[in-house]
Amino acid sequence: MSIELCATQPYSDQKPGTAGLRKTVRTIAQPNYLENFVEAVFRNVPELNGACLVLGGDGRHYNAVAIQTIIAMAIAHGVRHIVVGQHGWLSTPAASLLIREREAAGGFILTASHNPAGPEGDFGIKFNVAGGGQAPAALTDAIHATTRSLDQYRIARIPEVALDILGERNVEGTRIEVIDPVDAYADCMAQLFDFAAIRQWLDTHRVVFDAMHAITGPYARRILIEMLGAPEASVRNAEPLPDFGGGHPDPNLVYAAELVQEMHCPAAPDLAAASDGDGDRNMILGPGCFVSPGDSLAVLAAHLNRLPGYREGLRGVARSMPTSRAVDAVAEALDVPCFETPTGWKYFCNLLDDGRLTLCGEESFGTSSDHVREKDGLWAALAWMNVLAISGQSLPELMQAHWQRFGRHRYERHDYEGLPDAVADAVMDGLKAALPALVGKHFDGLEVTQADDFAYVDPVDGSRAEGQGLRVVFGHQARIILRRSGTGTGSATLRLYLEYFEAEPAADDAHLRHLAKIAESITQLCARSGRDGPDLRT
Ligand code: VG1
Ligand code: CO
Repeated sequence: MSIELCATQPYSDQKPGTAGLRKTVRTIAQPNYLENFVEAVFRNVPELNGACLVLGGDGRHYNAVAIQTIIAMAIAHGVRHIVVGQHGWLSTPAASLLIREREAAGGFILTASHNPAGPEGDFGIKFNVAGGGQAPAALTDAIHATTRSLDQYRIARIPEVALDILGERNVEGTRIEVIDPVDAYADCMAQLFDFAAIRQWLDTHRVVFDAMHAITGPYARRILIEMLGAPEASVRNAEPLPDFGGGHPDPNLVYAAELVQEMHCPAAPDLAAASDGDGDRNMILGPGCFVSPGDSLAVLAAHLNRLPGYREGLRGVARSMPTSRAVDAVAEALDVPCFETPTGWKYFCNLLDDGRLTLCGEESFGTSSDHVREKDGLWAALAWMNVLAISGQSLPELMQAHWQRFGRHRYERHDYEGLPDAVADAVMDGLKAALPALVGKHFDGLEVTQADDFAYVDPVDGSRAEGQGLRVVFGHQARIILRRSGTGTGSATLRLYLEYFEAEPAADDAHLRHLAKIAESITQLCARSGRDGPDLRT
């Protein structure tokens, strides 16, 4: 067999962030950059030798190049069976599902999520472990350590593997199976949801799903149009493009502004949803109504046990620390455990594997259940369709009823992007130093009950994560949180999260506006960064 040991130089910047290694295409395309990272994964996951590996990505620029490299390296590292999506495509949740179903020892998911794509855009590589979950911090730390001293990698010299044709071939003793990227995922969705009820609901209701020229197009087309009978026009921007059509496939009020605007017109559809680059995020909209991700999680928690895949009820729910506490209120009413974890889906995985969770979510437009170990955009859209189909209510009616019962957690996230590292550090350090003196202080009638740097001890394996965000808590009433993003590829981004609880839902967001002012006086974010306000408000 033509396996080569290639000499290489280590790179010092291969530390995975919130969700894998994310870099500009220019960085990734440097000589041996990708090879080094992949080699480090194989060295730290010896179980891959003789086992099955899942492989696919969001179809962005460089996806096709990277897949060929990984196939050749997998063969050299003794992988017995490679399951790869046709055209090199797999959405993040579909990849997680396949790792589970095929009992693979792991999988590579090539994506930089919603970050812009193309030669001048970003690329990313994520390794998920057996069971489909994101690599835990201990593993990503070990991988990073290996990359710092690497001087050789192993690769098979093989001709390019054709990925457009479905089927199996044998290359140097490794079975390469090119699969339809949608099949297994679509089957799973049909098991979890009441497709007959959704089909019937779609006879008299209209949905729009915007795939934003990213990976969910083929998934949404198959499920919504072919399986559920929605009209062709229901799925927009359905063709995955290497540059995502030049857009920014981040489903939020800013980057999906057209869809948001349409929902305020008299002829608005009954439900609109959008997903991101790799298909794990979701935005849910109703006529004249945006469902904040924290509310979406809470509503699904309240209704999930009425859907076929969840009839046994919820074992527990979880949210990332900055995510609104709307779901906590539902968990309390249902008497199910509610966990608070650091930002990043990897922190849910142990709880899911241990059978403690059915549903989890993040404020960053991420929701999913125990069917996979990733967030799942299309799953969330289908869950909402199913809930609406059986509730007989419109989306705005459902929201009103929810807030009446549980109260309303107003929520906003403010992103300050493109900050020099030193400025971001100064803001974080300044607030951190001020935290101890804040407890007991009053700000316009709100009393600080807790102010700390969030640390988390995993209840399953006892591992500890520190420095996960600075939080100022005003009892059940409000929270202000500040943390630094771990997914950027250049300068620093700070995220300010605001949450205000209204036991009696108010007519406008005046409480939140007021909280934003308090947040500035406490964090000095604008003052210290020299900005007038955030770059992005979602
Ligand atoms: C962001 C979100 C986080 C999410 C992560 C990956 O991380 O805040 O909730 O898990 O992106 O999502 P950060 O560190 O930039 O705040 V995705 O859709 O990029 O895989
Ligand atoms: Co994503």
